[in-house]
Amino acid sequence: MKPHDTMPLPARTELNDAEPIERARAFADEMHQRRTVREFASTPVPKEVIEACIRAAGSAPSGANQQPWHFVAVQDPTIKRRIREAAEAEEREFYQHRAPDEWLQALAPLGTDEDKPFLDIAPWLIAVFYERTGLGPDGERLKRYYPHESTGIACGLLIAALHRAGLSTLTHTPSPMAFLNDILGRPRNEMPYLLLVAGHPAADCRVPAITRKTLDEYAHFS
Ligand code: IYR
Repeated sequence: MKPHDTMPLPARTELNDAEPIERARAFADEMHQRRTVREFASTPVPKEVIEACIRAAGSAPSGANQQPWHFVAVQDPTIKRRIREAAEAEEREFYQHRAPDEWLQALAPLGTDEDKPFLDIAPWLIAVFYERTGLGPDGERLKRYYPHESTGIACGLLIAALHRAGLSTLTHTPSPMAFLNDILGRPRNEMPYLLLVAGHPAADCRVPAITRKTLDEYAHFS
């Protein structure tokens, strides 16, 4: 393939001397206010908000610019119910049979179980798929490069965008998630990556009193 044409770097916000540190710290502080929640309010969230957050996700860098992701945002109560029923069936298997003891012990402090009422209650479920392979114009399979990494980065941006829009999220990964292809009519070359629950937290929402590692525990500068 021949190289892309090039263009000047699109205009970006010019920052003065103090602004980079101020903005970087403000963003870090804002992100540290994010908490995963498991208790949602049914308060509606306009589609436009979700659309804009997904658009932010679509700005992620990706292997060979293949943008190997697809997002299905669900607010239809009937579809949410079907997703809940299928997810709970998988989760029952997981908690009662499939999960090794070590995994169950790691989850015990979080108090999770197979009941997933938030899949009905939260106004939006965003199913994220990555393309395992691409499909060419004649139905031929095309190789995808770094699809997990690319889609993971897009999900990070999505979670950040939803948080900035004042919404709470839960990164939910019932396993296996192939039922999402069936319910949402996505082709088999797309693999479910994540089911992101989004909405406002319940008025009496509580979260585990966990702490985050400090910067010097997870980063070094040399
Ligand atoms: N998918 C299950 C189990 C689960 C696994 C991990 I790793 C978590 O951080 C939380 C839950 C569930 O959603 O309950």
